[in-house]
Amino acid sequence: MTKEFEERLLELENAYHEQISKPNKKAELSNGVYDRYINPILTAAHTPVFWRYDLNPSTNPYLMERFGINAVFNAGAIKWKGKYLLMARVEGVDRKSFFAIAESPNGIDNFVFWENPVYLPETDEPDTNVYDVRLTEHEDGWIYGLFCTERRDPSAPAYDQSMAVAACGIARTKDFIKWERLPDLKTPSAQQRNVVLHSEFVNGQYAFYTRPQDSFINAGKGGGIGFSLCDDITNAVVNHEEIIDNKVYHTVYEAKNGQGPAPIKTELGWLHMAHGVRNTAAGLRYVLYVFMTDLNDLTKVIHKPGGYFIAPEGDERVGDVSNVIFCNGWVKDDDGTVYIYYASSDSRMHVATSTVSRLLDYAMNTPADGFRSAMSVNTVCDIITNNAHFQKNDK
Ligand code: M1P
Repeated sequence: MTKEFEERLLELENAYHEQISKPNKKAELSNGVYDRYINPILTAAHTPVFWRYDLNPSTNPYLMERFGINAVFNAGAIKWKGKYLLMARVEGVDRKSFFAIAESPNGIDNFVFWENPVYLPETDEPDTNVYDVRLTEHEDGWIYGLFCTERRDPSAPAYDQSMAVAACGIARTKDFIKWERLPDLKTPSAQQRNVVLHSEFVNGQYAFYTRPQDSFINAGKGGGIGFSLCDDITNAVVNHEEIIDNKVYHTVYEAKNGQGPAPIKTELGWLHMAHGVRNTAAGLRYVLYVFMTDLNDLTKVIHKPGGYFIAPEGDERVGDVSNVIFCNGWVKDDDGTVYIYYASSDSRMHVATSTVSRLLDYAMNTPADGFRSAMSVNTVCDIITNNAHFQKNDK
């Protein structure tokens, strides 16, 4: 090994160690609903040096990167054996994504990837790309990962190499190392993304949140968050998708939307995180929003605050696909803390924390979208009137 090789390796390892041991802290002055943390918690630079470099001086004398990582984002999340696990979408410079698990002792920093990425078995129809896993600890005893599997559209002409078909892949595990791959979900819709498994049986059946779509990018005539039931998850077929939360004109979920992670059960209803998409002159804008469904009737939305919950801010605005916030993982702790894991601009992972009681207060007491400017004015004026007898130091 040459001196240059040795020095360069030390620099690479120091840079990696600096990333994974960076302490995180809450940003100042939150909106009272949640606290953002300042540092991203997972980035391409958090991937181990030994994934990216051949460390053998005789086969890699210049110590060149042999497998570049482009981004780490859209992670599923779970608390398992006292550790906070993120099952991240790791995207190589070749644009293919795969899953890898990073664990942290406290949920806000010190995330370290496990030695190997997830070995995900394929079905008879190999996946070209897999991404955006949602983890659900189901009452049947398995931990399920539902993810998007993407393949080239078989009907696409040779000149079009971008037409794709998205479907829901299903795998399950008991230890996050060995995964059993089940057949992809079959639904009445042409394509599916953002499919999530509910954690409990509903009338003895498995329940899925779906996102029917006509084509790869556009939800088209489809869209909205659907709800479906099926008897057998080892051969999952759903015949009916009931839309429980639709796209709506001139809202933050006008173009499309999708369920985030599996909803959290509370005594007042199921708490949902979702993403909404609207079109702008600068392209699509993805934000998060919250809603609640009835404890016993999962198809009934009982509360839905107007507008977004988290939108891209500062550095979060810029990345491979700018102006995007996406969430497919959160963890509720026994003390009621909720860790919201979100990605910005398809590039990196962040965390924000809240509590179940704050999220319920937000969901139940934030005014709903009035769908017209005049209604927004009424809402603000109601708040102003109700504040008449309280201290107003900003006058
Ligand atoms: O690029 C933004 C997001 O676009 C897709 O989400 P949706 O299906 O809702 O449009 C996904 O590719 C997602 O991974 C990505 O973050």
